[in-house]
Amino acid sequence: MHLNITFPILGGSIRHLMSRCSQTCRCRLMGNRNYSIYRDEVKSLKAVINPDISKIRNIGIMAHIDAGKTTTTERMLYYSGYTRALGDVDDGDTVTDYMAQERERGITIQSAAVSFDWKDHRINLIDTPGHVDFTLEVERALRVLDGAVAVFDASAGVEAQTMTVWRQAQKHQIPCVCFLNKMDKPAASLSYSIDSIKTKLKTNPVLLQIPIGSGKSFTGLVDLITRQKMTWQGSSITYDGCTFETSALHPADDPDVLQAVSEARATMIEQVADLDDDFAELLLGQYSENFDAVPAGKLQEAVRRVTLARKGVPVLCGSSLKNKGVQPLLDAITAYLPAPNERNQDLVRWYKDDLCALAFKVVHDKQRGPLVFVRIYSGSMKAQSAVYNINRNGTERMSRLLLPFADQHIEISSLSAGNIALTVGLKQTVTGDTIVSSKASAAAAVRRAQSEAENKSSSHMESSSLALAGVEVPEPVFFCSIEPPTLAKLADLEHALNCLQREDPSLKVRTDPDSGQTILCGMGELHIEIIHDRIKREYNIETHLGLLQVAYRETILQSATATDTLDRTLGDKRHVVTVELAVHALMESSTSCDVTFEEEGNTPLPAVVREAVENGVQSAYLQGPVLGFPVQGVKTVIQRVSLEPGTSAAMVSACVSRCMLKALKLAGGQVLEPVMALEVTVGEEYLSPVLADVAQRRGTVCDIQSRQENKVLLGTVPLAEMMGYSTVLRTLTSGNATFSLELSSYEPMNTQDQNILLNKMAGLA
Ligand SMILES: Nc1nc2c(ncn2[C@@H]2O[C@H](COP(=O)(O)OP(=O)(O)OP(=O)(O)O)[C@@H](O)[C@H]2O)c(=O)[nH]1
Ligand SMILES: [Mg+2]
Repeated sequence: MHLNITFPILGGSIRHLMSRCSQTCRCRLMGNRNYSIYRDEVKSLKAVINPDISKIRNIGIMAHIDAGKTTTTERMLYYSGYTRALGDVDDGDTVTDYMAQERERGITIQSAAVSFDWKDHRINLIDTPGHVDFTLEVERALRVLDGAVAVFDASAGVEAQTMTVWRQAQKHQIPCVCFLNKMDKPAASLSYSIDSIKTKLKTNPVLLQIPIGSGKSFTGLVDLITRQKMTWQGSSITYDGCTFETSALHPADDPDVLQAVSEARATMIEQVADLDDDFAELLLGQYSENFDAVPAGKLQEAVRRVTLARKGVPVLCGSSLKNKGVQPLLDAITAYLPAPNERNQDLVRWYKDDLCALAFKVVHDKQRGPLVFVRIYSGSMKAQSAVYNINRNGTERMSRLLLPFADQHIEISSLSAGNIALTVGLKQTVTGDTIVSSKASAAAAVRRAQSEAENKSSSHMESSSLALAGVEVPEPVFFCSIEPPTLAKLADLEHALNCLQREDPSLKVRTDPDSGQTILCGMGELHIEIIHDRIKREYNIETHLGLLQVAYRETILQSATATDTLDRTLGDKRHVVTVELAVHALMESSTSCDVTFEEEGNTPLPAVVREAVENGVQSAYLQGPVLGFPVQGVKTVIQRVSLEPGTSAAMVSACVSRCMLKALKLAGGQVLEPVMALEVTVGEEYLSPVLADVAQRRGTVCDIQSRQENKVLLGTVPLAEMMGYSTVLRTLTSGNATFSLELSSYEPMNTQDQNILLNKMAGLA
């Protein structure tokens, strides 16, 4: 949530881009705007469609909001020859930010995939959003990528959202390269950024370059591995950084640069030796007299091993906006990040050469219906073929296969392992599903897995256990009602919401059981605002949103037991069931809800009854006893269930739910509210009013750090107090502050605050 979000108006630049399209596009491109137009010559996309797997790099670009991910991606496409002009987020004409909302706001909302070749390598790249409301986009991209480039604003170092995306990358064990962008800013600081990577990301930054000049006079870099100097110094105002000078460092060069290079190189060599035993052995053996004489190739190999083992991260610098340092970053991606076959995908080996792919994203296309992005892990995918979805247990037909190039696609007939493809025609598949060639192929994989398991005397396996791990979807924290303009539009709205939900699993839609209203649940104010806007623009429905509300949770304070009997006659059937159960509070921080059955002295319940009981408990967990919010941190023990013959499962569930509500009420309900981690970066002169405001919002300040000339306030604040914060902060600081908010935990409200909330919810002042 940066305050310096820009609102450029779509204009000449887009028209200019469109006018170029008709001129040179030769390959078959689909979509309404072409960008794959090459400067002087047309690159053959076909040549890079199925390269050797060792030459493929599937990478993501991730960072805090506004670090320059999209600008960097744009430069990569330009320097690799896939765009004719440099797009600019501030002008709203970049390739990857193609949604209207992205172009207007100058921020990335959806991750976008592009492919290009660089020095014999094929790079499939996903540009991800930095805003925390769209964290699922980062999560699902990282799930299917092999490596990542973490981009930093070199004047800010590690920022709040950088830590989040870094954690996500670590979770998926993704090797990373760091790019210190914005070196042209006067406040850019190499040492500050490196320190913050070390201390905040708890990793070993291996500095591979040092900058020449600083701020406005930042002109180039020295590569510490090769000792080559690279300078970008075009004289004309249209200089695009495409060409740059490379030369060996010379004794006549600036003595300060020479000194800095020799110190940084020695440090780097020692650091790499500490992290890689083979390299240490080599140094101490052959080069013990003079470490500096170690060949560049050996050093590069060692840095690659360190990166792949995630013992350290190579750090490069540059300024994407000023067109400096992006080509060496591309070199580093090919040199240090892994090829798909260098990543360990456990389950995939059972499929041998059969298809195994993971669906990680769905977008709705007006003409072609749902388009499903898949990452192919083994085998190959062919257009016009049937595939089997393990998670849905169904076969679907894929009509066409496309290569994604942002909002344009190139039709292809087949694509092999290691690649990212876009499929047309899969109607059931959603994010997180595993796709294989047929049910028989899944069964064969199960047999292979089983025969190894038998050899190791392990347990029985099912085909579902051969599904790849899906994508973790975060829980929404905000909700509001949504209404169509007229009842006649209700069906259209439902269709729009279904499509949007399929695209974005972090958007949840439900119906309020009391009012019957449709409720939108999302990740934040911006998320819901964008959904509202998309319904209007893409589905042509003007909807009305109710007041934005916080998604609270509930828990209990004590243990309680309850008994209930349901005796109901429906038609000529009598249903009688009696339930006795106990609820216990789990540890304060527990977010789970359990159900167990007391075995002692009881005859085990038949499976259908157990299932009906569990359903009853789970449905009670959805609506807590205080305000009807979902319950967490509760353990339910079913002590006794007795029923008369002829009682239906639905009646058992209903009785259990009713009994649960009784027990939860007796156990003393407690409302839990989402508490956010807040980071505000502000000029020192504005710190006091910001602190006072945070205190008024029931916030707690945990730390105040210095970041260059600014202060960084770290604290926690209840989400309920943060609505509209960006406007208030802008007013308080005359626009001299940025902030980010991220869900930290659900905390119990104190009695006074809870009573205020209960009154408010009841409509009282
Ligand atoms: N000074 C300077 N500004 C830059 C540089 N790179 C990007 N910017 C500016 O930083 C702002 C954000 O750039 P983006 O490329 O949209 O950043 P992003 O990381 O993609 O942002 P989100 O996708 O919204 O998280 C824009 O105003 C860019 O012009 C750089 O090297 N130097
Ligand atoms: Mg972006």
